[in-house]
Amino acid sequence: MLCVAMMFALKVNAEGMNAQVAKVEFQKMDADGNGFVTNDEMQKYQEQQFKELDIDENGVLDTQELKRDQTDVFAKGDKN
Ligand SMILES: [Ca+2]
Ligand SMILES: [Ca+2]
Repeated sequence: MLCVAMMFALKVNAEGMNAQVAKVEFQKMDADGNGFVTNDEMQKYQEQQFKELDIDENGVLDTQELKRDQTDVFAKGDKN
């Protein structure tokens, strides 16, 4: 019984986290803050993401650059 309750709590927590992350991502994409993301805003956001990942700025992403990003995400999320 307790185990099921814990699993449920974890599931809700994970979903809450995802909603939070989605909201933050949306706000980053919505450059003019009007509550809508246009195709243009989406493209600019993706370009920005690509530039952040492309550390050596050679216009392509290699496995090292992608690996580094995943490590970063983990380090940011692992605050407690
Ligand atoms: Ca907008
Ligand atoms: Ca690169």
